[in-house]
Amino acid sequence: MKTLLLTGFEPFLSFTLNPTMKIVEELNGQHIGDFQIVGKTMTVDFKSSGEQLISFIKEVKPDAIISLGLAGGRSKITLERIAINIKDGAADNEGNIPVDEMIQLDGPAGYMSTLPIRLMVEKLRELGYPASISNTAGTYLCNNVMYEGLHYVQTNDMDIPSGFIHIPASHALAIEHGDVPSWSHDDLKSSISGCISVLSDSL
Ligand code: PCA
Repeated sequence: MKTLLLTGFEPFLSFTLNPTMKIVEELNGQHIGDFQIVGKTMTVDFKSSGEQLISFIKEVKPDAIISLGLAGGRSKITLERIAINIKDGAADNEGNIPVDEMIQLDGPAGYMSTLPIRLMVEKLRELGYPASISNTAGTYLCNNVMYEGLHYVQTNDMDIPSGFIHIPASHALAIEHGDVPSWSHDDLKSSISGCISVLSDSL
């Protein structure tokens, strides 16, 4: 049995709930393929989220990492291809507003996902879920956490896959928010389970 670290995020900005939180809570402790899942929720905080992810990696000693984030406004599951070495954007939950800052001063411009993102897209479509590869995870917390995860894995010679999946709003969030496309929670959760089984089959 292998261990998968599955992270989600707390609510942020105008999104009063974060569907990734419920998914990681519900999948925590579950088995999918060869994986036992350890689910953790991250804070939306530019200053501490990198360290938080690294402390989870040290605690869980995962064989693979999938981080989830809400992309409110996107209508599909999007498998992120690349994280870039920039933090910039709206205020995080602590009020930090970085402008054009590097995430790691000595880090490369970007890291490519090491998840089987193309196979995941194909599997999701087979299951009947709209999905595509995304070529930008933005410059907010999701990009930050994807970059920090890949940087830590690669600079510590850990040979484990790591990457990021953005999901659309859930119906519950869309009702509260008022203006975002949404999926049912069950579909969001099954699509993430589908991605995890693809990853398990690829190892
Ligand atoms: N989505 C945000 C940060 C937290 C989340 O769930 C993002 O896409 O950066």
